[in-house]
Amino acid sequence: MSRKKALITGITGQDGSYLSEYLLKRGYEVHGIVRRAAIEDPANRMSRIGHLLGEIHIHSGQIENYASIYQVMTTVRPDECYHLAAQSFVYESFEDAFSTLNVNIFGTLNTLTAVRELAPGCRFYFAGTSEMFGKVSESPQDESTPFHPRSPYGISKVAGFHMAQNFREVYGVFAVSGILFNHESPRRGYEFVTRKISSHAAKIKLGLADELVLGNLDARRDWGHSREYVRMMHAMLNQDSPEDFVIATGETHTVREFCELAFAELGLDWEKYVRVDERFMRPSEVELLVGDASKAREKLGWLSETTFRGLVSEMVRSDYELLKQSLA
Ligand code: NDP
Ligand code: GDR
Repeated sequence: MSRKKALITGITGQDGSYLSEYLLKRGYEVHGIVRRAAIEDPANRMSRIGHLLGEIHIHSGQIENYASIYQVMTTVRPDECYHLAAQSFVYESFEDAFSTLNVNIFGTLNTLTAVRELAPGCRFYFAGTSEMFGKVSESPQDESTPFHPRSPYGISKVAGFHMAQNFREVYGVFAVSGILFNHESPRRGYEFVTRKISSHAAKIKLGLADELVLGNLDARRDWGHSREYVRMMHAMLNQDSPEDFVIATGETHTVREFCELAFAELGLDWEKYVRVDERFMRPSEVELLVGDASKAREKLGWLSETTFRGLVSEMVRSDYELLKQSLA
């Protein structure tokens, strides 16, 4: 029997890298769309998938350009398409709303359209997010909680969610949205708060920095591990019928708590090093997120295994070792 083919947009990102590993282990032929600039600078811009380059197929492409997606979809004709590519940094979406909306909305429309026109039967995963709930009207949030996005990023994802739903209803595409709450790992981008904290704690411990400047310490998030969350993307595409699912741990913690544990992991008192600056505050904040993933537990067998403490520890230890090696 021929291998199933998966096409991943955003394969160079945190989730794309873990998802590739997972699908390869399950016997998939894995294809990824990568920007030209990344192909030209693999050491830096393809570092998360560097160890997989002999096993996966890379296609140069720009998701905001339909001709480019058309070309890749025609070549690959996948069985499953995981659309993960996005401008994913909420803070940046306030700085450059135009690019965020352009990449995230048209990237999704282009990919969905290419699936519909060129790969009928291909199942489509949309990377939805808890940021769609934004100013939450209830806690915990589940699949029936109304959306109230608080940023251009959140707005772009609500649009993508509705597009996926519309292609499902109108054209019969097997399109699902995972509504994933924050998930982190040692592969998280450095600008996101968890990695910013873990990398700075390690730098401070090694004498390479003397402070960490943050924004809102009171924001609460439901933080899980990326390696576990990507398995649910695959599970969603392998259900009998297309349905959307919330994936979350069900626990919420403040940014302050993350700091406390991260610095303590290296024997440091966070209060001596962390400073708050308005610069890192957002024009409108999502104050509290906590998910109810009961539906995924029942139908997909979802189980969050990594504890909050375990996640913080893994990220800090990893950054500490990485920096120590780079100094050696
Ligand atoms: P990352 O920011 O780590 O990865 C984003 C990926 O999108 C990268 O591969 C990036 O490529 C690619 N990309 C960005 N812009 C373009 C573009 N114009 N053309 C082609 N590719 C582009 O995100 P994550 O892996 O953390 O998240 C994956 C998806 O899941 C995103 O859509 C995100 O919004 C969503 N999400 C993430 C959550 C999380 O907590 N991590 C929670 C819920 C949803 P390059 O490397 O070249 O920049
Ligand atoms: P988020 O992640 O916006 O939830 O989006 P991020 O780590 O950027 O922020 C989490 C919370 O921390 C507060 N915060 C800071 N954030 C950053 N980045 N830098 C700081 O210095 C800082 N200080 C405090 C923020 O205000 C916020 O409340 C992530 C992304 O991966 C999205 O793509 C994804 O959809 C959601 O998670 C779920």
